Amino acid sequence: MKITLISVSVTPSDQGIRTMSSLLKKHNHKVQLIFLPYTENYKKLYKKSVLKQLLKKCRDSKIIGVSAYASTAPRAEQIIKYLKRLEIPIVYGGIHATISPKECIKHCNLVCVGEGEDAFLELVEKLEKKEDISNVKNFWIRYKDVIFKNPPRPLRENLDELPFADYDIENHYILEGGQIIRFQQRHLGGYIFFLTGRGCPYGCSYCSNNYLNQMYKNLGRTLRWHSPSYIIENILYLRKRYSSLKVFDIRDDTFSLRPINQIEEFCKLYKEKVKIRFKCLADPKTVTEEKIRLLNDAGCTDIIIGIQGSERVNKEIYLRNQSDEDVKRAASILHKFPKIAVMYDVITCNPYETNQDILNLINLIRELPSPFYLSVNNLVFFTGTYLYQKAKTDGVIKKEKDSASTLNYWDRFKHIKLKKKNEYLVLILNLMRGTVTRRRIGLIPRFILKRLLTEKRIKFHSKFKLLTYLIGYLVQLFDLIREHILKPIYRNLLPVHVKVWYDKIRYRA
Ligand code: B12
Repeated sequence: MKITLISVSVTPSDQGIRTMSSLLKKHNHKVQLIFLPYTENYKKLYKKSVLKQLLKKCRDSKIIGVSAYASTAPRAEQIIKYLKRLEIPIVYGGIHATISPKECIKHCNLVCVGEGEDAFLELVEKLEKKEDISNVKNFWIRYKDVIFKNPPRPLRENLDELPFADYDIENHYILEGGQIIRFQQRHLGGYIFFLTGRGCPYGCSYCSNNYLNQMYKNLGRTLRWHSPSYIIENILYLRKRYSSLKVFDIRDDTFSLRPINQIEEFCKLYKEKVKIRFKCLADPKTVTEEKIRLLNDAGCTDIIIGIQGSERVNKEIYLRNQSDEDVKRAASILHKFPKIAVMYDVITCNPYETNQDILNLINLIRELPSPFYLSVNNLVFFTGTYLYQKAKTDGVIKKEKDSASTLNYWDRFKHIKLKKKNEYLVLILNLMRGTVTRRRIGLIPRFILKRLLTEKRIKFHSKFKLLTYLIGYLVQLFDLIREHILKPIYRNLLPVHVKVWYDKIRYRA
């Protein structure tokens, strides 16, 4: 059966549909993957000419699957609406469909809730045999006015039974410059987002894992790991196939959560066999010197650590059992490894935080040993998360717009204008984004930051907001110039060696 799977993500790396594709191929189905990334803007819809090309590509398929996040759902729904004229069954899947099937079923007759490999395979085979599909687990199926809401099936326990994600790019397509063309190695951009496991036991209140852990309660463990040997075999396969790969970007929610013996085995094999650098994510509580030393020796060059909020906000609002001491301890360990570039992630512009919370967070950042990179994200309430429900109940989200789900995390001033709380300190924290050295934190020199944070100033600016908004508008103007003028110049005009040099000073200062 010929199947088309479409991704509307910002980058063509979706491990989900790639793994589904491999499993379908293993069962002798013909799969075509089409990636339709728009890097700059999650919400941007496709031009008619793109839709027409897509329609042509899908014409001979027997079933079409579309995968989306909440942020890119409008694009997925635009595609679904356009492709309906083909009268081919279309399935809406991905994390957004999993969390919001009620919304998605309005756009599509078939919605996949949860992990798709086994579910989609069963659906495809039943359709092929013209069997009844109304009770296929994981699917919401609309038939005229009736919706069959089938529960999810138990989770696959052993992830190693899954085939490697489909990177046979010769048979894939990608949107570039308004044209859907054959996927080429250069579209990988020299890296691959790579998951070595699934699930996260923490379930912080802003994160989809919170929802998934509830949804899969009694259906198996959500946290599962591929074995080190499976990962290494997969990486070796990819590295051999794509000489342009310069780095593996391991995107597990927290790689450092793995038990030490697994990290040891992974690092040993990686060092011996792979020999190109890799990145990963960790959380302060599970960082230990032993783990970081192993990662460092194996070629890990970048670690992203989620600090998220102040201690109170983490514990009371984000349901994240993490203290400032945990962060400081992890930071002092990481500081011992100068070859690893550390990026700390924080979340702000949260209507539940007070000025004091933000100040505490800023002071924590000031104490961390530099150099590092600070990534400042503004809170988006994603549908289905615990925090979204709480904000709705508390009246913080009155209209959907208040959830900020139409904004990117780094749309700094747009978040400030929307949430209208603690504007002064949120703006300062947003300006702290960037490289942190002994002299500066992002855009702000440390000695100026100290002056901006006096009690008197904070009090004054909390009352008289004109200056904050004025600077906010200037920041927004600068962001616009950067997005629409500087970035295109960087992307299209700069020679590669200048880009490499620029990236080095930007990320490795
Ligand atoms: C890698 C990653 C990225 C990468 C690359 C994204 C990409 N193109 O693949 C980058 C860094 C670019 C990124 C960016 C963002 N991300 Co991100 N990202 C992830 C991450 C860590 C892994 C995604 C993944 O591969 N998962 C593994 C696969 C196996 O799971 P899956 O994708 O859900 O697929 C399964 C099912 O959903 C289903 N399925 C999927 N598609 C389909 C299609 C059909 C037809 C069917 C039947 C089934 C099906 O079957 C799959 C296999 O079981 C997840 C967290 C996570 N651990 O999943 C966050 C996550 C997806 N990201 C998230 C967010 C919010 C973002 C951003 C919006 C953040 C921002 N900066 O503003 C952007 C937007 C990007 C975009 N829309 O394209 C949220 C999404 C929340 C939501 N409700 O939508 C997540 C879930 C993080 C979280 N825990 O909250 N991200």
